[in-house]
Amino acid sequence: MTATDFHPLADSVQPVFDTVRTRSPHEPEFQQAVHEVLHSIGPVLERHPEYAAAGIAQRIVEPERQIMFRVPWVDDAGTLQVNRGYRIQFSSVLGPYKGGLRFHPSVNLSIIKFLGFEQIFKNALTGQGIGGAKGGSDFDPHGRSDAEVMRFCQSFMSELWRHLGEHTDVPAGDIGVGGREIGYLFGTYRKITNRHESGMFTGKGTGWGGAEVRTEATGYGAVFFAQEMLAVKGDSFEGKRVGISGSGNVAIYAIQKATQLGATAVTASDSSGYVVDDAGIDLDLLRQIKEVERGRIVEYAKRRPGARFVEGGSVWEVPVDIAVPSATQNELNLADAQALIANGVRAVSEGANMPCVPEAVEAFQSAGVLFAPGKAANAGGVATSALEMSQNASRQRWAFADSERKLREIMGDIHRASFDAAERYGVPGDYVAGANIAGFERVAAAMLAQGVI
Ligand code: NDP
Ligand code: 2IT
Repeated sequence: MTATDFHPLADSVQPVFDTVRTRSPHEPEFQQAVHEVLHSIGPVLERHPEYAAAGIAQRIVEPERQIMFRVPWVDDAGTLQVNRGYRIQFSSVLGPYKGGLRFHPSVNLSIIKFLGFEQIFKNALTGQGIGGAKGGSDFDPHGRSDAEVMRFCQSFMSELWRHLGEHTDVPAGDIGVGGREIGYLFGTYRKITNRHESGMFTGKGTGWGGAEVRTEATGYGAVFFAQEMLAVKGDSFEGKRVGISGSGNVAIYAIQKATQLGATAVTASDSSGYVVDDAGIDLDLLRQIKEVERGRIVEYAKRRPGARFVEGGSVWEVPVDIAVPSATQNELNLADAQALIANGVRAVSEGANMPCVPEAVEAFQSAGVLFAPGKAANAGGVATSALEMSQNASRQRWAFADSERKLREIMGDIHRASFDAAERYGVPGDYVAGANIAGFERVAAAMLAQGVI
């Protein structure tokens, strides 16, 4: 999308958006995320002149702190590599900065700022005491040896450690950052600080302070949110065909939970293409290829009779009842949305952050498709991170079933808060507006109470 595609906003928020565009002209993803939130909260500012008077919107679009740093490391061939590291500490009004780290070659300031901005409202929606942040690097872990990934993580953390801490900033994983990377990052922090500070990172191994269900939480949560939306319409996952994009952490556990709820998950993808398996994705095989071998999705079709691989192309051309986009931002465009609608899709739950372009979201909503925005639907991951922080602080360890029950309850609460806010503001069923408003209300009230700071 280009900057000129942004439709006009209410008078209460247009000047805020104009300033963002002037100040950050080369940050399209950040502008996109800000535009969507400002569009939803215009009516809130009109109803709450005290928020407008305190400049809540003007302040919330500007990060509290932005950190960018050099990450030099030496690859296995002995060649020097230099990457760029980021941590955007967006808002700490509700708690310590909290949000993942992304390692992907596409990472830049715009992407990390959009993710950090989304994280403020997502984290507010969880009802837990966590602020919003995001970080990462343009490092590409694909094809790198474990030793290279370790050296990169050590170099990255040799700068980032000074900005972190259990009461300051608590990272976790995101694209390209899973259990392996978190182990190396945590180990480096422990060595430099001489502190085994469990609460300074989440998504840790369950043997050394990690919470049960954190690995599964985002994918499970996105399915639980869709289950809540369907329940309002008297519907369920039972017997449905589910389309999922990606084949990483979020996708794998969305497939698992959808299957456990009686649906057939028929697709998975990566940046090379997608697979269709009408019999239902074989999760053991997918995990073997993706989690153990770190291979490509084409391998799945080679080893699974009845499955086929489509190189390139869009996974959304496959007919499904429920879609859970779980790869990356802006992966589902207007033509994809139209194809899904033509094939009778009933619900879309964003497992990824901002995977649907604004025109696709509008198309789903005008066609009456239940649509859950990422900041609500994928909040189960960070919510379970907050549960990990609680367990670390109290030196407790909850059982898997208890943690899953708590996650289920939190997703129900987020659904209710989003649903109710949409009703209160006269846009029933609009979960985008509802989630933005419910998250913003909590952040704005805290900012007002804490003064101009
Ligand atoms: P992973 O790295 O585990 O998996 C990412 C998957 O998406 C891979 O299959 C990858 O394919 C694919 N993908 C990534 N970038 C692109 C791209 N540019 N084009 C096509 N495919 C791509 O990441 P996660 O599963 O953790 O994250 C997926 C999404 O969910 C992200 O949007 C993330 O921000 C969001 N999210 C994650 C949470 C978590 O707890 N992990 C919490 C909340 C949201 P390939 O290997 O070919 O790149
Ligand atoms: O986008 C996200 O919410 C995450 N990547 C998880 C953040 C976290 O701190 O668990």
